[in-house]
Amino acid sequence: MNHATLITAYIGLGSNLAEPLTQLQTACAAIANLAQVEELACSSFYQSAPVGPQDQPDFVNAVMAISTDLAALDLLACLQKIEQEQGRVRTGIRWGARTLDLDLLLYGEQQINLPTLTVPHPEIRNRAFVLYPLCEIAPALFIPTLGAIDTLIANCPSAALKKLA
Ligand code: A4P
Ligand code: MG
Repeated sequence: MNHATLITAYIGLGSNLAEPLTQLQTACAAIANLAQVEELACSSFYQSAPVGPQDQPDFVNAVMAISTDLAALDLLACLQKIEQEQGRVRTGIRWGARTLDLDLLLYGEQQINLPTLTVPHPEIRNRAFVLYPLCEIAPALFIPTLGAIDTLIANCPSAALKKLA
């Protein structure tokens, strides 16, 4: 790794199909094994009711912190490859069921607005299943354009998020 250009990035993991807990564990290991990526932390796993269409199973979510010298778009490509490897089928249904969803939540303090990549992830502030695990591993985090994580949490009810053992 090129230590001069190391960035701390946060990745949101979610699954609600085909043994979500195992999907997340496999994905964490796959991310940690990427060349040019070092795992810094992984949150607990949290179960919650689906946001969006209700006729789908509960989700399990987690957030991972990594250190990387991959460019943001290259990191996104690696994450999408892992989604594919774990059987992700894009149905076109917005917020529908999936074996694995990997969102690039934050990439250092950068703001990115490209057709294929928006960072910070636009839904962070609305999603308890992102904010609570993120706060668990980065309690002092300040998110560009959104503010301090503890303030965001104070404005986002935990929505019956259940921390799994
Ligand atoms: N894209 C743009 N910015 C990003 C980013 N920061 N990270 C683009 C990742 N991808 C980003 O993604 C569509 C396109 O978004 C990608 O090709 C990429 O270029 P996708 O994963 O194919 O689409 P999606 O995930 O179905 O859509 P979306 O809107 O990202 O869905 P979400 O936001 O991921 O929501 N309820 C609970 N409780 N827990 C969940 O995890 N997840 C969803 C999915 C719905 N309800 C949920 C949960
Ligand atoms: Mg997604």
